[in-house]
Amino acid sequence: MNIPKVIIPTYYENGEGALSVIEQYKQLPFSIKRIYYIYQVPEGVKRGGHAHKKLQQLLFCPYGEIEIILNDGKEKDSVILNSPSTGILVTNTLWREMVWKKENSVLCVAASEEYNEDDYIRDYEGFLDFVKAEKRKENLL
Ligand code: T46
Repeated sequence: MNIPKVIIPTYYENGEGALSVIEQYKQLPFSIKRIYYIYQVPEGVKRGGHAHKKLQQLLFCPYGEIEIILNDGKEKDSVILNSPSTGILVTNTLWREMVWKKENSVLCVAASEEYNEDDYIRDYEGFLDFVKAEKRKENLL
């Protein structure tokens, strides 16, 4: 599965730390309507277990290590996020799970839409039906 990586430009100051920047039209194919971050998650905990009807997101882990497991209804793949300067784009029709590999890891998310519980697909069989329906629509275009 092709999981699109996003390089986040990072400026290293001599002995004074680093600064990373995300600008919506340079690094992202969508405009950012919401930012959220997930933290204080104990090591080994798995979150997620859903897909979205519309939402596009950039995920990155500026501190710690988090495994992102993605499933498009046919294939499953995973990627480790552990850098402030690399993120991934997660499109709507991907079933996602996030596993905290290290205590104190922080997952940051820039999202294309405001929060809307109706956009979530939380039932796996419903997700497979949604993917099939989307494919059918694409073939009709
Ligand atoms: C996703 C992955 C990567 C809100 O009220 N507003 C928000 O913007 C969000 C994201 C969540 N919430 C509430 C809804 C739940 O009561 O926060 C609670 C925890 O949300 P959830 O169980 O959906 O969290 P995760 O970690 O399973 O999933 C989250 C995002 O919800 C989801 O869109 O792609 O992170």
